[in-house]
Parts: sequence; C-alpha cells; structure tokens
Amino acid sequence: MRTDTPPTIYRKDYADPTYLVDTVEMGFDLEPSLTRVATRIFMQRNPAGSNNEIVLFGEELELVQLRLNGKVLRAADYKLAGGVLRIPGAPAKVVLEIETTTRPDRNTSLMGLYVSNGNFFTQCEAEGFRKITFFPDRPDVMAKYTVMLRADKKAFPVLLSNGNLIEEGDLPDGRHYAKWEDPFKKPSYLFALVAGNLVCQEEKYRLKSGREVLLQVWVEDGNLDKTQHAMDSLINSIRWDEERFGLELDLDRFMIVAVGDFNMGAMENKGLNIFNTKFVLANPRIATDIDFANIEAVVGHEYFHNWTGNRVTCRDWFQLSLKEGLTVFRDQEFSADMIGTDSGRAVKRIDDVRVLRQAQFPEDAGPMAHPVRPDSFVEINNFYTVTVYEKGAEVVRMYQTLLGRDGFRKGMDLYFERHDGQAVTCDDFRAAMADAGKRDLKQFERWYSQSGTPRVAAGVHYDAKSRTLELTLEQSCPATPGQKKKQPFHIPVAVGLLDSKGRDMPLRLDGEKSAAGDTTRVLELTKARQTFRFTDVAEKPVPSILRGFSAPVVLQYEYSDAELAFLMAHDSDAFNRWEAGQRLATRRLLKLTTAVQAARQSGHVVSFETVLGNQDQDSALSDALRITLRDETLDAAFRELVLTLPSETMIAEQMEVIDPHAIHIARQFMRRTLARDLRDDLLAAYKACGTPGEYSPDADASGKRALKNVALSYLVELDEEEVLTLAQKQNDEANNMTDRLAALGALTNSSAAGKAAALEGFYSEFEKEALVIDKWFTLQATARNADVNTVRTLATHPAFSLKNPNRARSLIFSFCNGNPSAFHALDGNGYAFWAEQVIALNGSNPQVAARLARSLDRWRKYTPALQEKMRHALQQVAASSNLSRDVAEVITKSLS
Ligand code: 0A1
Ligand code: ZN
Repeated sequence: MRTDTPPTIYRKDYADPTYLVDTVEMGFDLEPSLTRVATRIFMQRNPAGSNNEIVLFGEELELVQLRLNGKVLRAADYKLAGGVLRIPGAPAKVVLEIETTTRPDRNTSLMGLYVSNGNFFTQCEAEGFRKITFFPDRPDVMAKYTVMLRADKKAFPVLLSNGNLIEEGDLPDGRHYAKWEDPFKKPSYLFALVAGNLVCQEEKYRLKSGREVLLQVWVEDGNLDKTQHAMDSLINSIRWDEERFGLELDLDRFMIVAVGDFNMGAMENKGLNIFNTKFVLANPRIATDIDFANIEAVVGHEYFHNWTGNRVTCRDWFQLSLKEGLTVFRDQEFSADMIGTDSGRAVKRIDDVRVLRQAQFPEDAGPMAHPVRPDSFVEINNFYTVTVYEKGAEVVRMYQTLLGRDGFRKGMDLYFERHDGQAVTCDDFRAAMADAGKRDLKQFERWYSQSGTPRVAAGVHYDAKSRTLELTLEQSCPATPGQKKKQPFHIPVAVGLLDSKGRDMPLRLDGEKSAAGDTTRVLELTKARQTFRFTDVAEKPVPSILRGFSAPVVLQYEYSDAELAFLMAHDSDAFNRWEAGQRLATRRLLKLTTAVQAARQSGHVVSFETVLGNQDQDSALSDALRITLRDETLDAAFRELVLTLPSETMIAEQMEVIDPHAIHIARQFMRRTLARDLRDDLLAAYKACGTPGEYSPDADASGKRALKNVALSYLVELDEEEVLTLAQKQNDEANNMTDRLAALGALTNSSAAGKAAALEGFYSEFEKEALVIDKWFTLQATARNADVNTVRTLATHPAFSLKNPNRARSLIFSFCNGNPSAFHALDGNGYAFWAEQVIALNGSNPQVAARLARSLDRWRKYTPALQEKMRHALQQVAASSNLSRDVAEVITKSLS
C-alpha cells in the first residue's frame, strides 16, 4: 500500500474563502499537445476570511508565470506544494495573472481539459478546473467569466464556451478565435469549453414570457440523424420547469454537446452542457426504449440544474446532495409528468425504487456507507453516489409528501427568493421548506446526518367489538461505519386499509370528527415506537403500508401469502400492488435458495431440478402472476414489472450470508417453473403486444414492447423449437433496437442453433455505432453461459478499449456487477480479473477505476470461501504501487 496516506477532509473544518473573485478573464491557445492558458483573476479580500493569504489550487500544470498587481512573483513570494499555491500577505484588492500550460492529449483522466476523438472538451466538476489553471477552485467562490478561445480553424472550426458568443474572427496562420461571456456568476466547476469539428441541430424556442432562445445539440459529423430526441427532451424540460416550478431559462442560448469519452452521464456547465453520447444520441435503429427514457431524464436533469445547482449552488462538496438530490427528484417528476397518466407515474415510481433498492440499500449497508450529507471524504469524486443522488432525491420527495405539492412549491419559491446567486447548504434548503410550510423540520435533519436504511416494523391489532384498528410502527436503523447508535427519523408512512372486497376503507383516526375524504393517510412516525388508532373500522382490513414508497425504509410486516395475493389483485395503490408480488416472489426465492444449499450440503445432488421440483409445490405465485398477466385493464408496462422477478442482487440483499450460486440456481428454477405454468398466457401476451408498426418511444408502445420481451425471455427458458423460432424471427425482422436486442439476448441465453450467427450479424451491422457495440459487449458479458474466460477473450477484441469509459463499463463493469454467479466463481478467477482491471484503470483513469473497485466492497457478506478469495484480491490491489487517492479510499475502507 502507498505509504503517504491521503488526507481526509472534514465537513466540520469548513472555513470561508480568504479571497473572493469578481471576474475572470481567460485566454486559451488550444493545441492538443500543449495548450497555453492565460488567466486574469480580479479578486478581493473576503471580510469573512481569516487572513490575507491567497489560496489557489493547481494540479498537473506547468506554471509559466505569476503576476500580482502587475508585478512578476518570484519563487520566494509564494509557496507551491501538494497542488496548493499560497501567496501570503496579499493586499485587499488583487489582480492576479497566471500563465500555465497543460497537455490535453495525454490527459486520460478525462478531468480538466482533454482530447476525445481529436476534439477538445472539459470536465471541471468537482475539482477539475484546477487542472486548467491555478484558482480558488471551490464552489463558494463565484465569479463572472470572459473566455477567449484560439485554435487552428481547420482542425477546430467550432469554438464554444459558457454564456454568449460576443465576438469571433480570423487570426494569422490559419487560426481563428471566439470570445464568450457568461453574464452569470458561477463557481469554477461549471466552467466549460469545447473546440473541434462538430455539427449541430438548432432550434429557436419561444419562452412563456415571449423571449426567444436558441437551442443547439452538437455532435460529430454523421450523427445528426440521432439528435431529435435530445432536442425534444430539452424543449419539454424548458416548458416543464416553467409550468411546474415557474423557473425560466435565464440565457439566450443553451447548448448540449455530446462526447464519446466521458466519465459520468453528463455535466450541467452553465449554458454548455456536456453529455456522454449515451445520453444524447438516439434513433429507433440504435437506441432502446430505455435509452430513450434515459436521454429524456438526463437532458432534463442537466437542464434543471440550471436553477438547482447553478443559480443556487453548494457552499462546499459535502452539500452535494443539495443540488443532486433535488435535481434527481425534479427529473423523476419530469419523467413522470411526461407520461402523464396515474398508472404511468406508478411505473416510473417503481423503476426509481428498484434502482434505490438494488444499488443504494447495499451501499448504505456496506463499508462505504455515508450520510446524504457526508461528514468526511478523501476523494470527492467517490461521493457521486447513489446515496447522494437517489437517497437524496427520496429525502426531497419526503418534503413534498409532508408538505403537499403546493407546500413544496412554496418552499422552492422561498428557497430561490432567499438564495439566488448564492452558495448554500442542505440546512438552508430545509429551512426554506420549514419556513414556507410553517413546519418544524428539526428532526428531519437526521435524514442528512445519519446513514443506513431505517427499518420500520409494523404490527396491527383489530378489535371487532370496538371497531378499532391499532397500527403500531417501530423504527430502528442498523449501525454503519462511524455511527453505532441512531436517533429516530421523521418518517412519513402512507397507509390505506382494504376491506374484504379489496376496496379502500374510509380512514378516521382516533379523535377526528369524521373520516377524511382521502383513503390514503400519511402518518408521521417520529418516535422509536408509535401506535396509530383508526376508529369506525367496519371489518378486519388488510393494511396497505408505505404506499407509493413514501420513505426510503425497509418495511417489515408479516403478510400471509394469501394477503399478498389479495393486495396484488386489489390494492388501489399501484406501487404496493407491485410490491406485494415482489414480496411473494422473494419469499419463495429465499426458500428455494435454502433448498439448494441444503441439497448441496447433503453431497449427493443428482440435479437441482429434481431437488427443487420436490419442494412443496406452491402455485400461489404463478396464480397471482397469471391474474395480473391477463388483466388488460392494467398497463403493459406495469404487468411487465410485476412479472419481473427480483434480481439476484436483490435476493442477495435479503440473505444473512450471500451465496450467489445458490441464488442463481433458485432463480433460474423459478423462471423455468413460471414459464411452464404460464406458457399459454405468455404466448398470448407476446402475440397481443407484438404489432410492430412504426416505432415510437412513448409509454404505451414501450410498455407493450417491454411486456412482449419479458414474455419472450420466459418462454425461451422452455427451450422449445416453436419459441426459439419466434426469437429468431424477431431478431431477423425487428425494426427497432429494443426488439432486436431482446431477441438477441433471448437467443444468446438459449440453445438456439442460430445464436452465434446472430451475434456476428449484429456486430457487422452496427460496427460503426459505438453505443450499439457497447450493448454487444454487455450482452455477452452478462450472458448466462459467460465466465471470466469469455470476458478475457472479449477484452482482446479489436473493438475493446479500457481507455473509453463506456466501453470499459460495457464489458468489465457489466461482468463484475451484472453477472454475479459468473463473477463469484468458486475458483476466484473473477476476482483476479477484477484486480487486474482495477490496477490497469488506476493508471489511466482513477475515477473510473474507483467505481470498479467498489464491486468487492461488500465482500464480508459472502460465504467464507468466497470472502477469503475476495480479501486476497482486495489486498492485491492495496499492495500495488501508485494507487490513486480515488482507488486507495475505496480499497482502504473496504478492508477496514
Ligand atoms: N453534476 C453532474 C455529475 C457529474 C459529476 C462529475 C463529473 O465528472 C467527474 C461529471 C458529471 C450531474 O449530476 O449530472
Ligand atoms: Zn446532477
């Protein structure tokens, strides 16, 4: 392990900046091998600062010259160490001029200024601006920027930066320039420039106020047939933010640029959003329904940041969820509103909760667990997490649940009224909500300060004589790193009661004059244990608790199988209807998993099929799924969700000790059983949803495709000629990527004769479409018969490159995170492969490496044999030299 342990940064150590910046003027002479940057910073001493030392950050920069108020500084005038440049004893008003050079074409970290496919791009969040120049690179230093870009005109015909283009022209020697001015103050992490050979689709759009704005989507030549959906999504986002939150686009020009090499999804740079191509480029030929939906969500997300993040930003990086949790909540609501129907909203809600449970709950239970507002970090890049984003969004959603939609809007209005143009904290946001809603939200603060997923155990007692129902809720929260004991959370629990016919009963709480009109009630659980008494309850009800997933908790309630089937058939709350099915399936899957383990232990297993087949034959799940599958009053999208079994990762989370192989065998057995039990209904659904027609990504059409394709995936489990022919036909005739990929996946996971040819045909057809080739790699890495050797072989394919994050994710991450039974092979070869890849990535791109490093962070949850091998692999990474701060933090925390 590296000896110089990187320092930990603590939230409690926050100190105001010593100097504030008014304006920044930058000049770039862009050349891939050596770019010169001249920066002029107009700064003033901050009255709130503690001294007169100017503190600037700079990394991987060549410092050419430094001038303070016109005077060249000599080495003795400042201190430069560990990426920090300090100028002590500075005057109250300072003009600092800095000349630096960087080498963009050697920048493989994709932070700061880098080259992708011959074009220049920047990525400055969180601390990338310091790779461009020395600067007080912290979000609470906000300034106005003017940027001059100069470059060779032929190689880099397009020159973009934040704000408005105020001047452009030619220079000697075939060079040209463009000058950009951003009228708004911004933190340095929102700075951006793009230079290169790009083309754009543009549209003029009239805002509600009547002002006209110019919208552009920039891509590489040849991709203009893939920008319409992003443009539509942008226009819908602009309209939605005006309507739902009264927030108008504040610039005259708004640009989106797509880049093929990008560490994350996209970036909200002021007026110049830079996107991973994955979240821009789409047409029916290359993109799936999920891609279309993701593009809409990410375009919305980045656009919504313009207010929640840019106009009001974060005081420090511990407050990251202030902008991220809020903006994810906004993009979730946007996507839901774009579907428009109640059932569509429910489908979106289920999707979001699935992500939370699949990724965030495990994080919150592992060694990297942290509060939504962390107290410390080593590397901030490691804290762009599902906790900060998705749990953060749940926390914001709870304000809306507690205050109501109108109350939440009032809170948002007050937040902007108070803080526009400022860098603030999560506490400021909470205060705006509390003040606008006249509510005491003090206890609510614990959602920001305590990590871990709370448990809410429910118990009911019905007394027929007094017609009362007592609902007792008891909360607890498991210990997490650095937090042994937790205080009670303020938890909104939405509850309804179903009568024996499955209808919602009127709800009247003890002490109320009459039942409220609403048949869902939000109870506020604030103590460790609380009892709520409902009166006038005519018969013993089946409770529907945590409707709409009203809080990010685990609900513990002992439903009988019959009650779950009843809720699946009747609950008016679509989320809980789906939830009941998941509970039923999980219960059965856990039983089967235990049976596999027992059989294995007994030694003489002929076939698991026989062993599991002898399990008590329980048709409750098949029967309940059949009812749902046949119910045409339900959206196809909803039926697809009900039919989809909890993932292997989700099942693993329910186990004390994770046994990936037993889980896999059990789940596969259940899929085959369901396919057999539901064969005719699945075929009928497949045929009913199978009218191709012209492709549209709308909710109804994509829902039908989803149902059709989940039916197909079950049916191929039967390995029948008839079904394999269907899959082959769909593969050959599909007019869109959703159906094509589903068919290819079905074939790949079957014994179909044509599967190798289908894979090859797919590759040659889409060879030029990088995003589709990513899908090709993923499909094979997650295929049922894939093992580490499959992946090793694919890694030698000429189209594979570890340097491109999307490609690395498509193969390596997909295997390590998306194929648990193969990755966790008993021989430990999956882990050895993982260690190699982490070490390789650490050298080129620490951020991406650290993400991969997390694949083993829950190693202590696994069977002893696997644990031992995982620890070995972790130690191997720990022992390697030149470990980045990013990877070192993850590995150290995993092993501690
Ligand atoms: N703020 C972006 C996320 C983002 C963070 C870091 C990045 O580079 C390392 C890039 C993007 C968002 O929430 O969309
Ligand atoms: Zn964001």
